Amino acid sequence: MAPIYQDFDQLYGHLAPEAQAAVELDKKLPGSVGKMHHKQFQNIDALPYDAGIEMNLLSLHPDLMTFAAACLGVDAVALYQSHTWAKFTGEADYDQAHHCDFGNHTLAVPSDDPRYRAVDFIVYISDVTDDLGALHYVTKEDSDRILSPGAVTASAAKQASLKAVERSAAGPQGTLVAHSIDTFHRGTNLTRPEGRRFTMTIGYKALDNPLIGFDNWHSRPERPWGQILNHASPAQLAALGIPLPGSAYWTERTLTLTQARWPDWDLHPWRAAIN
Ligand SMILES: O=C(O)CCC(=O)C(=O)O
Ligand SMILES: [Fe+2]
Repeated sequence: MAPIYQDFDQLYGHLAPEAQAAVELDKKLPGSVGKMHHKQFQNIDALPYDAGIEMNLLSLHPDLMTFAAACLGVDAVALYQSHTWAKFTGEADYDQAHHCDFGNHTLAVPSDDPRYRAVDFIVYISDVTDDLGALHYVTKEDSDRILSPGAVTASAAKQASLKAVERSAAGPQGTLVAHSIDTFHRGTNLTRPEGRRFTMTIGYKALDNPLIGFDNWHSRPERPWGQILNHASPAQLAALGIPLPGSAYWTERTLTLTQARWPDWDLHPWRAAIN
């Protein structure tokens, strides 16, 4: 976590509001309690980051991939979301209503079959205590009882009942919060004077699941892809849609063109598998 925290500090530390503004929290915050507001969604970048290798490869950590695959009950997973988020006391009111994330992860609804759902991680790059905007969540048992079994939306009238049983996911730097696109949860406000909260959001789905998406890696070739391509394993790159060594995709022609496009990417494992 230490080098990643340093990278966050480098990328976002200077964006903290003036100390005085942060203390005068009360009424001037953009957004209003319990509502999504665009001011909540600042200081977010997507993979790959203008940062070190640790930060760039955290989203593709082999243990995250193994865990996500086990939750979904599949052999191979795709990384479909990876973004940073730096929140600062006083910059916005980060309080949200309870919601499930499927609303902007799919045009459909959460599947009955776990294989077609998703595993969404929030990694705490800084300590995230309750006064630093810890995520709050409701267990499936509780939301099924309060709403109806399998419900994924909650009316305004049900918010108080959900909040009454919500649990805090507060935790120290390095905490991993895992939820699904049908888990009720909400962001909460930062109230500690001059507080900062650094997190990364990382989403996995089955490699062959077309129902779900969020980030589009392919449309941003100008980003620092060398930080990923030149350091990740074939298994990690497979989660970004790059075929494994041995796939019929790899031919003399595709290898040559790929090497010309990304000269610093070591293609030996892919080349070895066609020889
Ligand atoms: O940042 C958080 O703790 C949660 C935010 C959230 O749930 C959202 O924006 O969908
Ligand atoms: Fe959410």
